[in-house]
Amino acid sequence: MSNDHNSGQTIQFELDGHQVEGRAGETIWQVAKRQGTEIPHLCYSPEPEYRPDGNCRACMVEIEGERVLAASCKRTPSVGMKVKSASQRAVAAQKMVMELLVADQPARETSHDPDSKFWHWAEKTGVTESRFPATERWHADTSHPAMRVNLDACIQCGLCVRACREVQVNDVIGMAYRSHGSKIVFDFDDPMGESTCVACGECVQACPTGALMPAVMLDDKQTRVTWPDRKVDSLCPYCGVGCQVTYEVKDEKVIYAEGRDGPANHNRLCVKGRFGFDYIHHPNRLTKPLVRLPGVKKDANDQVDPANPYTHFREASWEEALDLAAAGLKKIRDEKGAKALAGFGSAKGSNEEAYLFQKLVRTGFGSNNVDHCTRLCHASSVAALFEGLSSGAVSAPFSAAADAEVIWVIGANPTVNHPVAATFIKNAAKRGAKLYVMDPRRQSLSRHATQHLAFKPGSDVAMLNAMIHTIITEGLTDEQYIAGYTEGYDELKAKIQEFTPERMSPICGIPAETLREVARAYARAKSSIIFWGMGISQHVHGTDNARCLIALALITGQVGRPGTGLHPLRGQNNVQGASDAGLIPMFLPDYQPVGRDDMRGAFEKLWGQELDPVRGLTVVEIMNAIHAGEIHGMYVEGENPAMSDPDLQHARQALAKLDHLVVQDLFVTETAFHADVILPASAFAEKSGSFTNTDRRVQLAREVIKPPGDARQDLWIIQEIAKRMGLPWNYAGPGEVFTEMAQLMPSLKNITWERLVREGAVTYPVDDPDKPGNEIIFTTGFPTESGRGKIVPAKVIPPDELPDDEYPMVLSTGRVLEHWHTGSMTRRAQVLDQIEPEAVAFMTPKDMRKKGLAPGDFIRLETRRGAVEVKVRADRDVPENMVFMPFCYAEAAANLLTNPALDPFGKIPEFKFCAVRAEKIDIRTAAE
Ligand SMILES: Nc1nc2c(c(=O)[nH]1)N[C@H]1C(S)=C(S)[C@@H](COP(=O)(O)OP(=O)(O)OC[C@H]3O[C@@H](n4cnc5c(=O)[nH]c(N)nc54)[C@H](O)[C@@H]3O)O[C@H]1N2
Ligand SMILES: Nc1nc2c(c(=O)[nH]1)N[C@H]1C(S)=C(S)[C@@H](COP(=O)(O)OP(=O)(O)OC[C@H]3O[C@@H](n4cnc5c(=O)[nH]c(N)nc54)[C@H](O)[C@@H]3O)O[C@H]1N2
Ligand SMILES: [Mo]
Repeated sequence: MSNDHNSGQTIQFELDGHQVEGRAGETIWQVAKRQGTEIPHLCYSPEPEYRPDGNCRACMVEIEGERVLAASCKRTPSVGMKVKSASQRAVAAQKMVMELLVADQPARETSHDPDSKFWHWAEKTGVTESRFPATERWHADTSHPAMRVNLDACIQCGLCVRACREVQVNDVIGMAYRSHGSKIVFDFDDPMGESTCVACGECVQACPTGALMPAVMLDDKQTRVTWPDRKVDSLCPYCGVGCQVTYEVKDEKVIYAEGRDGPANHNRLCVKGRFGFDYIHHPNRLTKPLVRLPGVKKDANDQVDPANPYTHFREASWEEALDLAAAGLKKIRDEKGAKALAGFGSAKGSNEEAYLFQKLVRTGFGSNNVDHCTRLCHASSVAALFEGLSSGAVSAPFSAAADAEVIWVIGANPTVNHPVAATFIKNAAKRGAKLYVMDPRRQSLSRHATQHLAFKPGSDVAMLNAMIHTIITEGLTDEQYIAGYTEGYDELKAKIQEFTPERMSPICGIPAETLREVARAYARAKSSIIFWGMGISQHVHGTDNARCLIALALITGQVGRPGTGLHPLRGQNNVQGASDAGLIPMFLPDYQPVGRDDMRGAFEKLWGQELDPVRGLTVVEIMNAIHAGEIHGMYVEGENPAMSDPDLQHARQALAKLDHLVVQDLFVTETAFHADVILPASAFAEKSGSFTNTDRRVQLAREVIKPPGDARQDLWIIQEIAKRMGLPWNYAGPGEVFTEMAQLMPSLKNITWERLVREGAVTYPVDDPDKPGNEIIFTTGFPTESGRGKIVPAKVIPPDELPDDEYPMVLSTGRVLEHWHTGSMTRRAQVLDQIEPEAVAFMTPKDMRKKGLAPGDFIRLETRRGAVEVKVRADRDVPENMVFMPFCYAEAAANLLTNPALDPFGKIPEFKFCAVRAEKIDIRTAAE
């Protein structure tokens, strides 16, 4: 292991009679631990390392010549110091601390966690009983669906306070009251379940006594009754952060998830990662293949009944289901041609699954009609990044925020969507980095920001161009960087002239002087980094938005160094990997264009057949092609377009129109409901494979439990379909697939399956089989032909559908913390669904007053494409004249309303803007 402690000075001192060496910054406790002596400790957490507080006094040591004992967790040694960790005085003090604390604890047998760190140390110090009387008992706080608070076990060590305020920076837990009444509180001493707690569970993970516990482990008497049979290291199935997780399994069920010290998360998790894993055990989980009942027509308006999802289907054997699935696809291919078929692969699946899926479409179906949710996600960002930098990946990991002087978060809401990444951004802001959040809607990160720019939705180019204008006219560019590493600057300089801050200010709604100030801060800082998300990409001018961000970084040289960079926060846990693996209609794996004969050749050779040199259709184009009678059959694996596509009525009609639809999922989703054959697949925890996070980090996920009933591994199912389409496949497992991928994908150079198994995580690109990967790229130019980054100017284009008299408000769609996309997983996760159980839309209180709406009233939202009825919630973060709606609720599907107009380059729909009318309705209407 590399050793980064040996910079700086070392200190010689004596510990328990031995000469030892302390490294710079190390405490006595840490040196002792390194020497093999673990000093008792309760309020100190070495792993994960929290700021030592020295309040519990369990780690007292004697220092020669000093009258009072010292807390070893906090005290750093000085040269020649003589420390005794096990002297009579030290041990007496340590024991006294334990005894005083044991007095107030519930007895071990009935304690909330007899296995806690507290009882571990009580046992080790030999103090499990106390001579002191116990004080009053506290009542259990059972108000939270996921966690229990039992203050009778609290020793006020403050680890939970540090967890909440310093590590996750959620600022919910505090210490309140004095002396005897002193205790930890949530907000203003609210019950946990009614506080602003976001349920990341960091406090539970940190608590040394069991005062904070996961609810699942306790019985009604608050006594621990559940212990795991085994623990398995894997990853979180949700977002692109790629947190490493240890799953606890009992009776072949996952009962708990704990953060591991992964390179992305350093033990941290969010509510979904920690408490959202149980969708895999939901009673509606598919356990048998299903085939459509004869005579049951497909109807776009037909809705799956969550209580009884199997109405249109009957169970079938795997043989029958696979034969039917493949025969239907084959028939269409043979009768109507290769291009009459299409496939959607999954960004929730592994790299190996994604690779096999696109290979199946390209070699078995015979066209490039393969795409996945990246098209609805960062397609425009990737289009701009490829055009400018010939690479679609991030230039630096999100942890680079730690080295940044200025951080921009634009069109992203990371505390909700990348919560663990957000903690590192908040840590950076606390450290003193200047944080600018730019979003029409305010968000909880705004509280930590130097400034929040609540500009008008859809006006990013105007705002960013004004900033580029400022940087150029005020001479804040990095001329040397421009000369050495970029091209197209002169054109930008000429074209930007018209975009003065004064002219752009009325368009974006931000004062000209503010635009200037923010631009100056970005350009002048030693290191500036930009994080962006769907607010940038999901517009008809999404590619232009991203072009502006790239131009900003290039003209200021804010890329390729520590603390700088361009980081489009990737959404799905494997959207980076699925894109890399070729689930894209214009690219073979590793973004090798299908039309490039020189590149296609290698694939044709290894795959043993000729490939189509013409790009395929994208997600929304495929839906249109079904309507146009060009596509007749589809295979959808791990996507739910009947909820996630724009203009759902249109998309559902398309799915219903298909002659043959095969869906491979965990549930009868809204998409599966239109299928001819449904194949029950493996959930994340039920398979092994590699997954690539937003940082370009390839990580290994391990099978935790077996799929339920007759459900099978995705990798196996894809292969069985392939075999039946005539492909001679026989991969033994993900390792063999990965090895083939590595032959065709330069990005995987020096990463082998064996290395992944050994190291767990490797970031690409990697220069050497024995070296770690490169976290920061573009350090000396770009992988373009000229080696330079291309600057592409952007014009101001309005959103496709502007509000008018008929539809006077703006509808913006997105996410909530507890739910995942189309809700298929999280609405079947008990804790998550309990926290956010029903469909809601958000409006500012001012607009609600204007419409005579009280919180909880129902509104009818109507656009040119459809209408939904939904409960309204007051939210001051939402700007005036906007309705914000998450798209996870089947009973009020936001995408019935959204506009399918596409960005011409990325082909991404404008999910973030359309015109809507909102009217109050009688609650009975909604209930009918
Ligand atoms: N809880 C949860 N987490 C998720 C997901 C989930 O479904 N649920 N999905 C994952 C996926 S796949 C993705 S892609 C990511 C997405 O993560 P984000 O990119 O954070 O996604 P959104 O919340 O859709 O949109 C981000 C922000 O864009 C803002 N916005 C709206 N219009 C504009 C505009 O015109 N300009 C600018 N600059 N901003 C605007 C919105 O107000 C919103 O705060 O999240 C991932 N994480
Ligand atoms: N209005 C609006 N619409 C949007 C967006 C928006 O911001 N606003 N955002 C867009 C974005 S960024 C994205 S990424 C898309 C996401 O769109 P989708 O990818 O369609 O959404 P998910 O709900 O993640 O769908 C994943 C499906 O895979 C299944 N699944 C999960 N794990 C596995 C597995 O291991 N194997 C198999 N076979 N199936 C599995 C789940 O049950 C679920 O049905 O939505 C887009 N749609
Ligand atoms: Mo996404």
